[in-house]
Amino acid sequence: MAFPEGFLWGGATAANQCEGAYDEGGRGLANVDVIPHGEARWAVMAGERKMLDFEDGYFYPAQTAIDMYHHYKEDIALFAEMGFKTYRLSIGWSRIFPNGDETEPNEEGLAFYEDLFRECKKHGIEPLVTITHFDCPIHLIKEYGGWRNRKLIDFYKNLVTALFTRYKGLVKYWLTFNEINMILHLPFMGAGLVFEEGEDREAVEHLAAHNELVASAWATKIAREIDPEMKIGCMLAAGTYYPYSCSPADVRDAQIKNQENYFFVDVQSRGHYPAYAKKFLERRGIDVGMTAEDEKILAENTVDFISFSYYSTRTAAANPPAEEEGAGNVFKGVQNPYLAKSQWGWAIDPLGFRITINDLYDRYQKPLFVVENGLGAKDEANPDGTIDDDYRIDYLRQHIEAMRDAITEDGVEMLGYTTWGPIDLVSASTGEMSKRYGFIYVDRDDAGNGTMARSRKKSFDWYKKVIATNGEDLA
Ligand code: BGP
Repeated sequence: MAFPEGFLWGGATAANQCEGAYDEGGRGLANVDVIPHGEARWAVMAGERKMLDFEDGYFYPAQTAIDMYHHYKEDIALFAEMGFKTYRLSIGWSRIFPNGDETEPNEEGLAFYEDLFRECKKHGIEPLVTITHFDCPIHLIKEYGGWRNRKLIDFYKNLVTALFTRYKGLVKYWLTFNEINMILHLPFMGAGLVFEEGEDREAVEHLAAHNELVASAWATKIAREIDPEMKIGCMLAAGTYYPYSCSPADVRDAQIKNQENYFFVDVQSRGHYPAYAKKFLERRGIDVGMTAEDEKILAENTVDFISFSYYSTRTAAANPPAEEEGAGNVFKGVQNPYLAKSQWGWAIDPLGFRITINDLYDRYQKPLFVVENGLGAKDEANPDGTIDDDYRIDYLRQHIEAMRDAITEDGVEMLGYTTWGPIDLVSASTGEMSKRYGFIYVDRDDAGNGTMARSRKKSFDWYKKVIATNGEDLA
């Protein structure tokens, strides 16, 4: 048998990209709500354009998203129909603590997720919960400057304490921060950072990274105290950097870029700052404010497993040829001439998936969990309304085969696999609905028009068969 018994097949979503209902159930405003669709989006996500409230003339897709807040029973039933063993979702922080700095949690928010988890359990689906998937209450940004402020560690501790206490026995698998390395790329989205004119951006980002890393270790500690059965994972936006050529300068460049990403998991999995990171901070004169207590907490509370998203590999060149600039999950690099690309320019590299899996397993020797993988594509309906998304099936088949090879031939220990966006949802990078990942189609367009009706695509039955045969039948 290729995949181990009990392998957790499923799908993954994030609160801000599917829930909507941004002002219901006592929820407070969050950074993710005020990221508009359209031209200003990138500058806002990067912390370069300050937008801490809704402004006239913009469309904010997260306000309504796919309204999963009101559709979750229907949606979970569809996941169950595909045979999901697990469903990865995230908590909207500001549903639990609307401002972020309250001492008591909002009961309505806690009850909402409790119902949702019970609904999963009813269908035999194990919830896999991301504590924060890019969201940070707006009040914590206005009042404290987001994750640059150490006080956020305490607010996050309050959040996880409330969650672990309430969902003890209901949720076993937790991820502390979605794609924690996103801080260095889209810092408003990753850590609620907005930069002032002339500020040392890199210093602020590393300060925020340190605070999130310490908060992540605290979460691990608190989880073990509240419920030793809980398993805590870190979450990396993964994808190995290849050198553009075998020139040592390109190889070295790829190594440095890989270290920039590994840095986070090195701390979360090994419990201390790696030597190359200490040297980097020293050279740049950045003081992250490490205390003796931080050091102890980091060392004693390393993660149980390593989770990651994988969409493509990346390519690094010491002197990038200008015309070869590539795109791909916000990690800019050089285009790889050997790889085909998605409609959004993301390289497609199933063998790179196996390479990335091996790189992570070699480095950490801990079980891996693939918590995002998928193809964002435009879907065209047939005259009868059905959607034949063979391109999506092909992408997933090739990646599942690569993962299977990593397990059977390379001996990698793997807990599960959740595809990104089992149901169409708002794209994180573009704010579009038309960048679809789902097995389930949602009738909604980029401007927010549509009935929100759900329907099954061709890939729905395909994935159902994959799960039913535990990955044996990928045809
Ligand atoms: C990851 C994020 C997700 C998700 C995915 C696909 O970086 O964790 O939130 O959206 O990428 O990206 P996009 O939505 O931009 O296509």
